[in-house]
Amino acid sequence: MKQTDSKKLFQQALNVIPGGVNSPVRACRSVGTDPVFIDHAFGCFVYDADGNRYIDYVGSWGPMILGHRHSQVIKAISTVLERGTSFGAPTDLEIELAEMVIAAIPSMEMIRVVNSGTEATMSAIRLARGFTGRDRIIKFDGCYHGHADTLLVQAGSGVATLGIPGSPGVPESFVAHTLSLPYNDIETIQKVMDEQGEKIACIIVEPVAGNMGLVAPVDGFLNILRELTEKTGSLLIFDEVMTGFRVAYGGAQSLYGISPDISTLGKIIGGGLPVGAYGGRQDIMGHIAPQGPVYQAGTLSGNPVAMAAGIATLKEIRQPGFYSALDEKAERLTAGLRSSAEQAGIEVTVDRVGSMAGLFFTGSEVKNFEDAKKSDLEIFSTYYQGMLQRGIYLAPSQFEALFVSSAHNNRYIDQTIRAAAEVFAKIKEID
Ligand code: HOZ
Repeated sequence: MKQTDSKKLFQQALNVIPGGVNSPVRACRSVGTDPVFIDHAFGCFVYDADGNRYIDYVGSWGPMILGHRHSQVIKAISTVLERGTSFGAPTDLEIELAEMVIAAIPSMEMIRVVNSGTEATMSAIRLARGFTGRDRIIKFDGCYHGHADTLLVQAGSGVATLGIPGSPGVPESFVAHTLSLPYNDIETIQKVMDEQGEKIACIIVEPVAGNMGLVAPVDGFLNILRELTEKTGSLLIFDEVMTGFRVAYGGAQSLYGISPDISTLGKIIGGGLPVGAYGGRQDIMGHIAPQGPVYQAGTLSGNPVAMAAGIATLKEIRQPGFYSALDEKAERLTAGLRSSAEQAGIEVTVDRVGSMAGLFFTGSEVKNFEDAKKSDLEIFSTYYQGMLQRGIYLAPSQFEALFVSSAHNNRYIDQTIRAAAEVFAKIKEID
């Protein structure tokens, strides 16, 4: 692989952007490389500034379920550009997207659109507190719900990648009401809710955790959260920023048959443009301003370009057979990775839910953040670099998920598996 322009661009970026990037994980520090700068993308490929092509499993961290520059999405964006880019006033497109989301996810009886997943979760927490009149919230170690102050406790994603428990700049008092518990630990949540349930405004959870690598919920975990919140009058928030329209058209809640009080969305509903949303029961959403007193606003919220991209994406992915075909591809990939590692004698734990997957360098089960942290991070770096050199673009962190799009085909999936087999063999050699 050539490395010329990316290196130069990164040096230039370091002078004007902290760490040279606009989101920390992209700096690739934990995998011991500098980032490649992307020039353009198409289908399942990204092309860097040095002229290299990579098979892309980052997919802009989840939104690109149709691959890059899907013709219908580009057409919708181009058409709406003729109308303008932002009015700061309501449009028909906002209703269309809201109706599509509500039809797909029945627990979301009303939704409010914002500009990012962080805004969505931050607003959902405020709403839960405003609705219940309680301050305390529960989250889970290794789950990441964006970078709002209250939620930066034992968080996954970039926070886990950088190995920091919280963040300077977040006053103690801002997180004093946040309790972080082990993911998938039914006994602990039961005990805490028995003791404090009546003081808890909400439990927020990634129904499939995608920010500590991929960690699926164990049987009964999501059910117990539903039961306990119902019993104590607190609200259950499913953070489906990653899983919404990804693991199924109706999100993880349709897959596991749980109806949360509030859900948050992002990524796919923006079709690659900056969009987030939160929504839930009518009586809860009625507390949002101007219908109710809980304040939340945004100049660019619901802007027509992002709405058009989201609508066009949802129209494509709601076609019959879309998810079964996508899941088949993801299964081919994960089965291939698993068996190549086995053949090379490398211990891995590979998990998949729909088209999201994760690979940990540990032979033991990964059910929570503590388990995820047992993955050998040095081997992960070697794996990441080896894959990149072979034209495979993965998230540069053990604590992120891998995404397959409908633009990936068997030929490129098999190429990925062959690359992994080579890298696993090299890892074994070094071992
Ligand atoms: N932290 C997000 C992924 N879980 C976004 C990372 C990025 O965009 O760099």
